Parts: sequence; C-alpha cells; structure tokens
Amino acid sequence: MSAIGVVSSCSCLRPGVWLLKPGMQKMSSFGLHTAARCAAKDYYEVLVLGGGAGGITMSARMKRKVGAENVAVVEPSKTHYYQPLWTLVGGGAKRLAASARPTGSVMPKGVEWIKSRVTALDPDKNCVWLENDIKIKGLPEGFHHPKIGSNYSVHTVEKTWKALQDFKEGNAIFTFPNTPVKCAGAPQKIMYLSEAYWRKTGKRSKANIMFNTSLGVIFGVKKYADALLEIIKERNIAVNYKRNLVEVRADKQEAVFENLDKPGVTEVHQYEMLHVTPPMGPPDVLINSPVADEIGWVDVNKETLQHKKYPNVFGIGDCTNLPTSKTAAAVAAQSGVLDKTISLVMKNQLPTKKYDGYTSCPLVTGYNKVILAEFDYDAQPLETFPIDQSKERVTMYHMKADMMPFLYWNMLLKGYWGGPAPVRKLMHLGLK
Ligand code: UQ1
Repeated sequence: MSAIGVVSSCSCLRPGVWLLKPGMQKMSSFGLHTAARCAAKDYYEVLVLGGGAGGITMSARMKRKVGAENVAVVEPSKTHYYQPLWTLVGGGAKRLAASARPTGSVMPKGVEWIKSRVTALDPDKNCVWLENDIKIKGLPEGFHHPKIGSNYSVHTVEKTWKALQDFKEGNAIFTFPNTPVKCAGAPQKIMYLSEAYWRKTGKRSKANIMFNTSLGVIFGVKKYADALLEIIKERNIAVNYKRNLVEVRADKQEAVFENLDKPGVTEVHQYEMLHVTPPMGPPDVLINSPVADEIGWVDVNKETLQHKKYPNVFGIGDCTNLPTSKTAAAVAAQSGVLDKTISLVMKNQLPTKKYDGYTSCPLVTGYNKVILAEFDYDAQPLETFPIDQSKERVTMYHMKADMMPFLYWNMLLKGYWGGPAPVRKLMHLGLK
C-alpha cells in the first residue's frame, strides 16, 4: 500500500529514472557488503518503487503504456500479501496463507523485478540508489569453518593452502563473482595450482574440479581464453558459466549458486574445498563523493588519468573507472603516464602522454608454468616479448615468482618502473 510510482517527467532528454548501485564491496574486503543485485539495465523509462498493491497495479498500467521492457519494479519481498484479508485472518475466519502469493507471480509478465530495496532518492538527477543486497549469505562468518578459503584477503589466504592440503575427496569449487575484481585471472590461477598439487600428491582422481563463474567467458582476451580452454579440457576441469555464488552454508559444506540466465533459480553444490572470490567495488568514501562516477569509481580521463571535472585531481589503480583490468602491472603503466600528466598540468600545460590501458595478468597454470597475458583497452594482446606468450612457459613462471617481487619492491614502489613499454619497444625492434 505504500508504493511510490516514480514516473518520468518529460522535460529533459532522457526522462526516465537511473538506477545506481553503490553497494559494491570495498576491493578485497569481506566485511561490508555488495552491490545491489544487478538489474538487467541501469535505466528505465518507468521505475516503480515498491511492489505492493499500488506498485504492482501501476506497473501493469505502465506496461500497457510504454512496453514491459521499459518498466521495472524495485521490491525486496518475496511474498506479496493481500492485506485486507488479515481482518479475517486475525478473526480466525481465514488462514494467513490464503492472503499470500509469490511476488514473482503478481509481477506483470516482462516487467523487470529488481529484488532490492531503495536507500535514497535523487529526483533532481532522476536517480534512485539501491541497497547493498548481494552480500554472499553465510560469509564472512563461514570462513571460521575449514575447507573454505580466499586468496583475496589477508585473513583468509592461508586458509586456502590449508584447505588444499586437507582435501580428501569430493568437489573443489572455485568462484568468480558478479562484479569487477582485482586481477580477473586470479580466481582461476588458484584452481590450476590446486589441480597440480593434487596430481603431485596422488589425490587428483578424488577431486571433481569446478570453476563457477558469473561471466560468460573464461577470460576477456580471446588469444589467452583459447589457450586456457585447452588447458581446462586437458586437465578435466568443469566450467559452469553464468553461475554466481549467493550463499555459503559452511557448517554443511554447501555452496549455493544463482543461475544468472534464470534469475531466482539456484543450485546447491556440496564441496570438499571452496575458494571464494568476493564481490568487489569502490570504497565507501568514494561512493556518492564528488570525485566518483555514478558507481563510485574515481571518474578520470582514460588517457591522461586526470579527473574529468576537477583538474587538480588524478586517479591511479583500483579506485579508478579506467576500463581495464585492475592489476599492479596496470598501476606501473599508469604511473608513467600520470607522472607526465601531472608534470605538464603543474606547468599549466595540457597533458599529452596517453595511457593505452596496458595491463598484465601472469596466468599461473601450474607450479612452474605461466601464460603471460598482456593487453590493452581493446582487449588486444600487447606483448613485451617477441614470442607466443599464450604458451605456458617456465621462464614466465620465474618472472612472476622471482623477478616481479624484486621489480615491485625496488623499482615500482620507488617510482622507477613505469611498465614494460620501453622493453617492449626494444624487444620488437625490427619486428612487426
Ligand atoms: C609489471 O610491470 C608488474 O608490475 C610491477 C607486474 O606486477 C607485479 C606484473 O605482474 C607484470 C607482468 C608486469 C609487466 C612486466 C614485464 C617485464 C612483462
């Protein structure tokens, strides 16, 4: 009965309502919770807040006016009640169940049901903010149990190694969430290491290895994705796409995944080991701050790294909205560009150096093997060495395990490593 129909005014260019999703978790922290359940779109011509009598009625009417695909209803409750019946329920003349129907059954067909709660309204900007509601149920408490770990937190990374060693028999499940993550290759790297470890210790035949990913692809760059799919086939690993971890029942060693192609449909898997990659997002201080974009990332020019609105503000690393994979290698390349940008801005000149989105992911595929993925904003390979880097190589493993830490502590952090572009140019002299 308390629904508000938020209906567009027709005075501006796009007169509907934007849905904002501020709630994503801080990068690599389990403590706070996650993005509003993703709606199919972030903009609707008609957005109805509340799925009570008023909200459902108006969504049916608006569907007839503007088409179902342009209407969404934000409503967290799974059950819709016909409350007038409660007089009789209270009087013992009807049962409570007679007043209840699943919310999905009263939602007009084709209208999107956004299973979330509105936390703030910004009518001046035609925006509403949704609650953080895709916290993984059962976490972080579940980490107190054995058999579960995550390489993404200092508190849980050593639990991964313990679970790996304690593995006896059953499903080993590795997850990838429904949000951007730091180093998107890492969720599967630990899977290849686990597979190799169980092979080494004679337990491989006891392990049913699964990669349950929210994505529809194994990796965003085709050249490396093809190589990884070969490895996955050869090592008998099952990949389940569009599966998002929504609950962990650590006491029963059960993980619950939502099928993103069939919203609301879940699957429960028993696990003997579970590696969780948590949902991630911008830190709280940025969300809704003047320097952030609508999600909460620092809103910078993707070539110069200068803030789009405040010329004396710059961004680097995970907190930015640079559309590339968030890695230390990306930070290295960004640092070289940002140094030039800031130097010119300080002299009242315009920035000239351009960041091409360079990022690198050393895909660890075993205890002595790495595929060195390097790519740019267009997800095109941008490789340092004039060899086929999509092949698993021992040399690249040593680079990752032995050389990179040295480069990091002694060069990058001291401001003397701006990424491998100069090495790449040298290596490719005379070559295409
Ligand atoms: C890199 O520059 C870097 O930053 C220090 C990393 O992070 C630890 C990397 O993993 C990689 C691969 C690079 C790129 C460097 C070379 C020599 C290819």
